[in-house]
Amino acid sequence: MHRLAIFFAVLLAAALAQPACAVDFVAGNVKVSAPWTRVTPKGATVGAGYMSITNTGGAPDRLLGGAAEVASDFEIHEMRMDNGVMRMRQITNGLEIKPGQSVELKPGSSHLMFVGLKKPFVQGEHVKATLTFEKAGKVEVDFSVESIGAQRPGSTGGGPGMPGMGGMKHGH
Ligand SMILES: [Cu+2]
Repeated sequence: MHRLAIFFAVLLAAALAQPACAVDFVAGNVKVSAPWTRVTPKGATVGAGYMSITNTGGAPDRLLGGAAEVASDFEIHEMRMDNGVMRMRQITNGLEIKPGQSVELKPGSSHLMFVGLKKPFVQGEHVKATLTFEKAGKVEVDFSVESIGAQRPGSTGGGPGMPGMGGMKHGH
C-alpha cells in the first residue's frame, strides 16, 4: 500500500513536470520548450512566435536571431509602454538568458516575429525555424500553429489576442 502511494506520487510529479504536449529542442546549454504560433489571417504579413527558453549552463547566453523559410525576416521583439500605448520594438542586441533561468516569450511580452510571410499559418500545421544563440549556436525548432485566439500552446483559444497585433506598426 505504502509502496503504491509512492509509485503514484512519482507518476504525478512526472506528469506535472512534463506536460504531454511539450516539445523541447536542445542545443548545448539551451533548451527551447514548446514553440508555438497562431493562425494568421488572410493577407497578414507578420506572425508572432512564442516559446520558453531555458539556460541550463553556468554562463549567460543570448538569442541573437534566426531564420524561417516561410518568412523573409525573423526578428526578436519586446513590448514597451510608450505614452500609455503598448508598442512592440525590435531587439537588435539579442535577448539575454541568464544561467539557470528561463525566459518566456508569450503574448503581450517578448516574442519572435515572422516578417514578410510567404504563406499563411494554418492551424494544426508546423512552422520550421532556426534560432541562433551566441554560445549554443543554431537550434532547429518547430512551431505548432494554434488557433487565432490562443494564449498558450495546446489551448483552443477564445481569449483576446495580443492587443492591436494585426494593425501594429513596425518601426523599421
Ligand atoms: Cu512583434
